[in-house]
Formats: sequence, C-alpha cells, structure tokens
Amino acid sequence: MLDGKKNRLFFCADLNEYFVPRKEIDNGKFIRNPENPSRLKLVLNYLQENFQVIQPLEFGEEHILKVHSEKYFNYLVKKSQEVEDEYLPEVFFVDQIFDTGTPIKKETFFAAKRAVDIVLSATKYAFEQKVITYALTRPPGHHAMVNYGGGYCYFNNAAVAARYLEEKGMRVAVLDLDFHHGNGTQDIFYKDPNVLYVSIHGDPRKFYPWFSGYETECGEGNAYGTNLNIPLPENSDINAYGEALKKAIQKLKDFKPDALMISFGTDTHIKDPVGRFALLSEDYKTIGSSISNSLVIDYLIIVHEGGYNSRSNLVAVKNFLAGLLGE
Ligand code: SP5
Ligand code: ZN
Repeated sequence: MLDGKKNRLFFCADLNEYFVPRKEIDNGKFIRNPENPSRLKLVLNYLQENFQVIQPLEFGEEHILKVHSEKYFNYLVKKSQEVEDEYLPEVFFVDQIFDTGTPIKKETFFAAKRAVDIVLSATKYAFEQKVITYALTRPPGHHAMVNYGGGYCYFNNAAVAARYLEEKGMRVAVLDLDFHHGNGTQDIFYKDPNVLYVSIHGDPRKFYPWFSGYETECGEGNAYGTNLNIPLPENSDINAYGEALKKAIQKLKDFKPDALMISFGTDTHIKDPVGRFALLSEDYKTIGSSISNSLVIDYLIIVHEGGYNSRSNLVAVKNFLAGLLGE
C-alpha cells in the first residue's frame, strides 16, 4: 500500500484518563456511560509493545475552528468552565449537544482538545514520514458536527485531521468503519468536493444516530457524489460486511485520494455491548487485508472511534492491523 518504509506503523496515544463521563440517558433511563478510558487500555498496551510511539504535539485552536463553528467551540469552553460535576441534556438538540449521551464535565474541553492534538500529531507524522499511523485516543469524534457535539463526541478528531491534509493540497477520503454512522464527519464535508466520506454502519432506521446515515445522502452542490452511506441490518456478519466493503473500496478507488483516514470503531464486533453487528475476531484481518490489497495511497491514518468491550477492542485492532500490514 505504501512505498518505501512499507509495513511499519507508528502510533500516537493518550486516553485522557482524568476524563470519565458517568451518565447517559438511553430510552428515557439513566445508564452508565460506556465511553471510558478502560475500554482502550488493552489496545494501548498492545500498540506500546509492538510499535514505535509518536510524541504528541500541541496544535492551535484554529485547526478546530476550520471544522467547527465558533459558537459551538465557545459553548464547549464556557460550559466546561461553568459546570458543576456533570451536565447532561435531557432532550435532543438543546443548545449545542444533540443527544442525551454526551455529558459535559470540567475536563471535557481539555480532553476533547487533547484528542484532536493526538490525531493531528499522528496525521502530521504520517504526512512527513510517509508511514502508516494510528491515533488512539478518546473522547471519539465522528458524531461531532459543525455546530453540535453528540454520541460521546465533542470535537471531530478525524475531520480536523482530514481538513489539515486538505489544506496541504491533498484529496482526502475518510472511510468510517464504526458501527454507527459518522453524522458529524458527513455534516462537515457534505458540501466539500475535495473530501470523500464513505461509511458502513447499522441502518439508521433502527440504530443511532437515526436522523442521518441513509443511502439517499450523497453530498450537495459540486460535492454531490462525494458522500456514500452503506447501511446494513442488525446482526450483519462478514458476508454482508464484505460486500459493503467492496462497494466502499470501489468508491475510494474511483475518487483517487492522496490520503486516507480510517475512522476505526471496534463496536462492530459481535461482543460489543453497544453495536449490533456480528463480526468475529478473525474477520478484522480480512477487512484489513482487503483494504491494503486494493488501494494504493500515499498517506494512511487510522483514528480510533467507538468500541466498548476492552477485549474485543484489542483483538479487533490487532487483527485489523495484521491484515493491513500484511502479516
Ligand atoms: C463513537 C460512538 O460509537 N458513539 C456511539 C453513541 C451511541 N449512543 C447511543 C446508543 C443508544 C443505544 N440504545 C440501544 C437501546 C437498547 N436499550
Ligand atoms: Zn460507534
């Protein structure tokens, strides 16, 4: 897939362990929020034992403001300063958070900003060194829209990085493999012909985020055709998923991107408590190798999104990378 320093992967990571959202309202009931640092600890250990680390850099706020509105950015700053304990909206689309699962705590802005820095650090490194990089961080990003946070996401990490590459003159594709549709990434690039968004996810007629992720959403204006949603039914296994992946890869090939960002959510695993697909551990190797065997791309950055079972997260990442790196 990459020339030269082939098959080497570098990672940049920070789990922001001081940031622990506690609650979420699901179906009218308070439940424990599944987006916590421990879900990624085994993945972090695995990366540390097998790959070389990229030291995180600090980037200016202007990168975030190239995908999010000032109104939303300022809201998050202010709300994080003011909040006592934990603020959780009780209805959808009040102020600047669109759901009832995305709490704001004192640490929220700082953690969200740090997650962006991790992904930008991995992206800058991939761009400069021409190696594959993995950004392991939280809170995740792909649900965060221009104007709203939601789905445990505050800033859209992958989108900030995609825009960073776009501004370097790249044609960028984002392949979103999280169980949930990345409504935020779609929203941010919906009218942008230089960034292709392709997503395979649980059918929004049945699954979160419900209002977005339909096949009919194709992009707008001169960006029509640069957004592809491939929804799949509950319990989809590698057969259905493999077919969807073929379509996704064909779309990526036709677009001929210079850079590919993979929004990698491991909540597609059969043992994930939130997602409802039936992918098995070994299937991730198939997925990884399908991608690397069919695409020729200069820059590849993998950004971790969802995944709520720490053991299935570990095997999914391990097998996906094995497939991708041709091991
Ligand atoms: C990054 C990411 O994976 N965000 C996912 C956010 C999903 N949150 C809402 C899940 C609601 C699931 N409700 C299931 C109903 C069964 N009681
Ligand atoms: Zn998800």
